[in-house]
Order: sequence, then C-alpha cells, then structure tokens
Amino acid sequence: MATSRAVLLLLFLGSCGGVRLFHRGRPRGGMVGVPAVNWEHELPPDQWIEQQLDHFNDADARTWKQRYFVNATFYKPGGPVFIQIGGEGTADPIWMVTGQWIKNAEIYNAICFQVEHRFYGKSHPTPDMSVDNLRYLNSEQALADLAHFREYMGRKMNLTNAKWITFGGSYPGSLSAWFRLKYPHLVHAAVATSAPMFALLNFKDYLSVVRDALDTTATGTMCNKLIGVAVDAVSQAIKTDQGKKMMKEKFRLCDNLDGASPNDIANLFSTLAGNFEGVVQYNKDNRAFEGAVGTNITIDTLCGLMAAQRADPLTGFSMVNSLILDTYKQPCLDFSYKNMIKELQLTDWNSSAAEGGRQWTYQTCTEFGWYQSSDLTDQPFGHMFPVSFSVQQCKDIFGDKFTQALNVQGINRTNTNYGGYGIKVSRILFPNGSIDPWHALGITKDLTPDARAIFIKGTAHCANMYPDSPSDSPQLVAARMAIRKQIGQWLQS
Ligand SMILES: *[C@@H]1O[C@H](CO)[C@@H](O)[C@H](O)[C@H]1NC(C)=O
Ligand SMILES: *[C@@H]1O[C@H](CO)[C@@H](O)[C@H](O)[C@H]1NC(C)=O
Ligand SMILES: *[C@@H]1O[C@H](CO)[C@@H](O)[C@H](O)[C@H]1NC(C)=O
Ligand SMILES: *[C@@H]1O[C@H](CO)[C@@H](O)[C@H](O)[C@H]1NC(C)=O
Ligand SMILES: *[C@@H]1O[C@H](CO)[C@@H](O)[C@H](O)[C@H]1NC(C)=O
Ligand SMILES: CC(=O)N[C@H]1CO[C@H](CO)[C@@H](O)[C@@H]1O
Repeated sequence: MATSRAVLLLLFLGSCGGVRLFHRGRPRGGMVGVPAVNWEHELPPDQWIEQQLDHFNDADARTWKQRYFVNATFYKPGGPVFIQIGGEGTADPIWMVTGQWIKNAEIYNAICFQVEHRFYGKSHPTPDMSVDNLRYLNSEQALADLAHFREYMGRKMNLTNAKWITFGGSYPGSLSAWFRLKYPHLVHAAVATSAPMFALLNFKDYLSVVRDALDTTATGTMCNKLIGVAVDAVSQAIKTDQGKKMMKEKFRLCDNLDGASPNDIANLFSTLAGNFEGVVQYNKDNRAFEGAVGTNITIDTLCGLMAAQRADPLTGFSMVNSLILDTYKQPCLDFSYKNMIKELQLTDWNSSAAEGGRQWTYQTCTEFGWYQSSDLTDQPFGHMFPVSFSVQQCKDIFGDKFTQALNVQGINRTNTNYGGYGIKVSRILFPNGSIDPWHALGITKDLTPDARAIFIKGTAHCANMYPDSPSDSPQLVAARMAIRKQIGQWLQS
C-alpha cells in the first residue's frame, strides 16, 4: 500500500502535480510566467557570470555562476541598457525576443539583458537547497548580484556610461524599485510593474480584490453569492460520511476525506479558493503559464459556470474545479497537507520543489509574509485557511526555528530597509492593474512627479509587460504608450 502510493506520487511529480499549481500567490513557474508566443528561431544561449556567494562578507571567498541572457540586436552605440530582473522562477529566454521591453529596446536602440535570480532556474549558488544554504537567498543578496552584474558588464562591454533601466513584474518589480533605491548611481530609471512594496504577514486583502474582480463580470454580484453558498455546502458536507463521499467524487479528490487532518481540510479550502485566485490574478493577460494552456479561462468563464448552475452552486463550484484540473492535466485534486510539505522539504536541485516552490516559500517565511489568508470577514471563500495555517507551514517545511516571531522580524526589517509604501525614489514608474490582487500592496498613487503610478483599469498581474494582442483593452494600450513615452523622456534627461 505504502509503496504503491510512493510510486504514484513520483509519477505525479514527474508530470506537474504535487506542488500546488497556485501556492502563496505564486503559480508554478513564477509570477511573471511565459508570454504566449510561438518562436521558431533560435533563442539566445545561456551565459554565465561569476558572483560571490555572500556579498556582505568578504572573508567568504566562495563564488558561483549566475545565468543571464543577452539580445544586442537592436543596440546602437550610445544606446541605453535594459535589464529584465529575474524573479521567483526560471528565467525564460523567450522574454529575450518578445514583450513590451523588447519593443521598447527596438525603439530606443537598447541592449537587453535578463538576469536570473539566485537560487532559481539554473542559478545555483550552493550544492543544494538545505536550510543552511538558503540563508544566502534574500532580496539584498539578489540586488548585490545585480550591482555586480552592472559593474562587470559595464566594463566588459563598454557600457559604463550608458543609461541603464531596469524592468520587472511582481517580485522582480519590487526588486526593480529597490535596485533604483539602493544603487541609484548604477541605474538611471526603473519600471516596477505590479510590484508589492509592503511586506506584510497577513495579506487578507488579497481575497477582497479577488471578490471585487468577480463582481465585475456579466453575472454581477451573483458570482460571489453562489461561491459563498457553495463553500457553505462544502463545510456542511465534510461533516458527514455521505457528504465526504460525495465531495470525493464531485471534486475529484485524490484521497478519501475520512481521516483528513485539520491541515488537509485547510489545504482543501485554500486550494478551492486558489481555483479562482489564479484566474483573477492572470485574467486575459496574454501570458501562458504552464505552456499554452489556461490563458483562455477568464473570470467570465468561471462566473459563467457558477451562474449556469445557480440552482445548485456546489455543482457549479465543482465544475470550476474540474475545469482547472483538466486544464492543467491533473488526474485528481491532491489536498494532502503531508504531500505538500514533503514536496517542499526536498532540497535537491533536481527535485520538483526546485522549480521555485521551496525557494519562494522560504522568502515568504523570512522576508515578506504575504500570506493570502481567509481572515477577511467579507469574502465568500470561508475562513478555513487563517494566517496561522501559512505560518505553520514555515515551521513544518524549514524547522521549528521558523516561527511567526522570526517571520515578523524579517518582515519589519524588509519594510525598514526599503521604506514600504513610503519608499523614496525618483525616475520610476509603478504600473498597476485594477483587478490584480497584488495591487493592494503596490504603489497606487503618484509618490512625486518623478515616481508615478500608472493605473490600468480592468487588467491583471503584470499585464503591461506581455506582447501586444488584438484583445488588449484601450486602457492597456494607453498604459503601454505612457510607459514608452516615459522611457523616452528618461533617456533625454
Ligand atoms: C532579439 O529580439 C528580436 C525581436 O524579437 C529578434 O528578432 C532577434 O533575433 C533577437 N536577437 C537575438 C540575438 O536573439
Ligand atoms: C566606448 O563607448 C564610448 C561611448 O560611451 C565611445 O565613445 C567609445 O569609443 C567606446 N570605446 C570602444 C573601445 O568601443
Ligand atoms: C480554451 O481553448 C482550448 C483549446 O484551444 C479549448 O479546447 C477550450 O474549450 C477553451 N476553453 C474555454 C473555456 O474557452
Ligand atoms: C537527482 O540528482 C542526484 C545526484 O545529484 C541523483 O542521485 C538522483 O537520482 C536525482 N534524482 C532525480 C529524481 O533525478
Ligand atoms: C513589527 O512592526 C509592527 C508594525 O509596524 C509592530 O507593531 C511590531 O511591534 C513590530 N514587531 C517587531 C518584532 O519588530
Ligand atoms: C487598482 C489600483 O490600485 N489602482 C490604482 C493605481 O494607481 C492609480 C494612481 O495612478 C490609482 O488611482 C488607482 O487606484
């Protein structure tokens, strides 16, 4: 019994299961993901730069090789340098030939670099991801990597006197802002898309933005009401043997609910909410996370399914679940807490957790928090995954020392270090999307005339970075134009 289970689990991991599709606001592959384009030519090859393991301790001479990519096709001498900052996933070379920044590079004759974040993708500073080694994984070390990259590449390619501009979306958007803040002499200007700027343990407003986004579909407020009814029905069902059986079939659960622990139940509710969270976060954004699938599922699709089953909201809720499972080719819904934790405990670079789930979880447990808890009163997803559930995961994955107190200390330090909402920077843009749940942690008002927020109505996470598409809203097109114009002005100043 136990062996067959283990074999099954391994197979499952081999495809794409095990690690949650959407965990801590992060889809597999990372938050920026891959744009939905076909590219038939060769992509730029991997390049490597030597970096210090610990930038803040010169007595430690250990070094490692960081991966980066170059596209110099549009560069003309005297032109600027663009850096796309890597984040909590593998740096994908497809970004070297497409996306808004490449279009801007063509217009402004820029040379483009993409630099992979330490501990993600192929950039392995240490032999494995043990807790001891993960101490070198944090945003400050990542910024110091970028600083060294800029210095070194400036000298090597005669770009020292060029104007450097950084780009990034989501966590790399934060890094883009923080790089300009901490190393203003190295970077002329920055675009910080959908960038969470304020570290916070309990990010309960995430679900309020999800709720508000669901209210904007053609079904109006009905969608949230039906979800609320369905979640209540799930809460009732799991109390009886018959209900548990029904749930197993209807929601295609991998395991019986008999013997499910409180953590399994929390995980189940959090996963069912995740079905909606992931779609809201990436609504119509012309990204293709997990290959080319999933991008045609929008909040209208999900709310349409709910509304079509308005007489039986639980069935609508289960149809949403099936749609997401099928889209990501998942045989069943794995709500096992133990499986999730085991997976995230793996320290091998070739384990499935190395895709980024373990590393990002570590950064949330030490630097950022940002737990999308169910603690907000006024939202339809129930209250079964409180912030303590996320905090518990830090201990269970990384060890007893990773307490809430340690987490809060790290979060406070992050805000003290970078300034939180009060960050003092110039020559920077903060594009934000109205239905991006992360906007609740972003800069949403102009800080100064030189540090502006660009509001993009109706768009989701990182929308302004993706390639143009015929379905782009006029607001999105206008925002991209505004960013382009601002880059032009920065290059004149
Ligand atoms: C740079 O990007 C452009 C635009 O997609 C592409 O045509 C060109 O081949 C790329 N250059 C390299 C070296 O990949
Ligand atoms: C380096 O770049 C400067 C412009 O910043 C240019 O004047 C100079 O000729 C370049 N040197 C070489 C060796 O290409
Ligand atoms: C999304 O696209 C796929 C393949 O193009 C199609 O099979 C599927 O029905 C579409 N889903 C929705 C919800 O439109
Ligand atoms: C991962 O790599 C190690 C050696 O580095 C090897 O022993 C192990 O079999 C590999 N595991 C997988 C799943 O490939
Ligand atoms: C962290 O910051 C919060 C809010 O600013 C404050 O209430 C709390 O006391 C701080 N905690 C620690 C451990 O510094
Ligand atoms: C959704 C959101 O937070 N939008 C904000 C983006 O920034 C503008 C300022 O330019 C705000 O007015 C919006 O509220």
